[in-house]
Amino acid sequence: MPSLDLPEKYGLFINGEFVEPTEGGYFDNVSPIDGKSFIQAARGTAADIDKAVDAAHTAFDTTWSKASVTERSNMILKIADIIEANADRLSKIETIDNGKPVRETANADLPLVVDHFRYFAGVIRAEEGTASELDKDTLSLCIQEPMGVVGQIIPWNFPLLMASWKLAPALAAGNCIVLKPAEQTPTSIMAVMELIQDVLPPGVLNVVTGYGSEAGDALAGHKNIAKIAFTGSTLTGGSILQKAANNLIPATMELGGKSPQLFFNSIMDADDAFLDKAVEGAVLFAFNQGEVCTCNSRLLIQEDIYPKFMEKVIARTEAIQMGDPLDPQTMMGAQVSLAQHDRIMNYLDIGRKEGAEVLTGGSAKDELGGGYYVKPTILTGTNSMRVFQEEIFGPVTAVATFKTVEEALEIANDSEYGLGAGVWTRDMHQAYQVPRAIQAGRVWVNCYHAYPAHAPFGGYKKSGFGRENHKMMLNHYRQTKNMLISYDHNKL
Ligand code: TXE
Repeated sequence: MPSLDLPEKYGLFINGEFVEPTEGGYFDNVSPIDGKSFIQAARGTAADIDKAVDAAHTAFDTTWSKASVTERSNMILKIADIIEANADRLSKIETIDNGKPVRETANADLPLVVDHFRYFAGVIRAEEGTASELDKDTLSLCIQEPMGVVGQIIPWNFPLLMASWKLAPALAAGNCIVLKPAEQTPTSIMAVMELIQDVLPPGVLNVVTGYGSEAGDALAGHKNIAKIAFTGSTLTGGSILQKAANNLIPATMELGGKSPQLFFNSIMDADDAFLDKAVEGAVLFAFNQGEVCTCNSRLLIQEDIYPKFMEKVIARTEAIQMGDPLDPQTMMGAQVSLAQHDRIMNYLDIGRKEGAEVLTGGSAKDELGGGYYVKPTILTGTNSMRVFQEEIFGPVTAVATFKTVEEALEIANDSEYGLGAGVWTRDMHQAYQVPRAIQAGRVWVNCYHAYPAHAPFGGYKKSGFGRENHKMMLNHYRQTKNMLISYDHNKL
């Protein structure tokens, strides 16, 4: 492992400083690259969540609610600048923490993190409220005010990017925050906090690492937060939502998916760059080791192009360079944890027992020595199989064929999830009509896996509700104050 100037352990970040956990002690943070612990993380518990929420309230009352939009924006820009200046080191820490290739953390994760902070710093400068004249003596003013102190719980698949998706809009909207990172990847966000610790007033942003059942549970159920935002599994999202309901606070949920990608026969009309792009799009199921909520985990291919198209997809999949994620040439690294590795292997067994055929991959890659590596795997079968219906969250996709547009849509929408989808076609009519008929919050057309800050992202059905990114996200972190003003001294 390269030396990245990390301490032996990170405490919790509460009220502007690193502090010892109250009672939970520390736990090993294991790198999935070799299965060895590389740093200790603080095991925050309910007592630490209480402290963090208290610090956030004090900060909100004394400093953050008084900061002007320009001051908030400038501080958020400063966070972006510091992260950008340290992106090389942070991308390596992210790789060691999560197992994903440094080629991605350096070229995708970190630049996107920076851009999300800059985007939200920018949009708030251009925000305006509304004023309307109800009659000649009465004015209605609508002003957006922050919620106050919000809780945020994030997963391990894009530790820094998921943090930025939540932190940037919440700070921009004027809230104070308690963030709980995933226990599998607690380090990279703490390395960021160490760098930006002096940018925000103490208590505005607090980070409590620890387990979901301890720190996460305490944050989700805390009586003194005004909103909870969550990204993670549909199961955990349900339990967090029940707590939010008990506290009568709003929640936004970004949950699991089983995203279909539809390949229409017109993609094979010419042997050109567009066809190559479609093949690359299909192989993106292995992007980020498949640990993406919008993983294109179902490939639906028009029957008449299936043999030729799949031949190309399999050949491209087998050319993916797997290995040490710290090697800049590596395209696919390690799964985040042993538990996730084993979960994927279990799904491969389930698929085989259900009668799914393995077209390529289908096993672990043990020869990489101690880490949690799974070969990119393509299965074929029918949409009723569990491997077509359940989120595997690994480099595994399941392939089926269709004859008509109607059949393609029937299969695509036969899922409890509705997060992402892809449509590949040269036919402009299909390129509009098919995405409109797909039940998903994001449909990529002739592209896939792009996550710009200024396009809204979120789920239909059991994939959640609320949106992330885009300026509309600010409304998830604030409430409308209406001032109804009379300028008539006589009429009530
Ligand atoms: O997720 P959890 P896990 C899916 C994916 C994966 C499966 C299990 O299919 O295989 O979930 O992963 C915190 N109260 N996704 O178990 O439990 C936890 O500490 C409050 C999809 O890791 O959802 C972590 O910070 N918080 C997903 C976060 O929730 C709790 C990304 C996510 O953990 C908690 C991750 C509780 N009771 C997994 N229990 C996506 N949509 O991108 C856990 N947590």
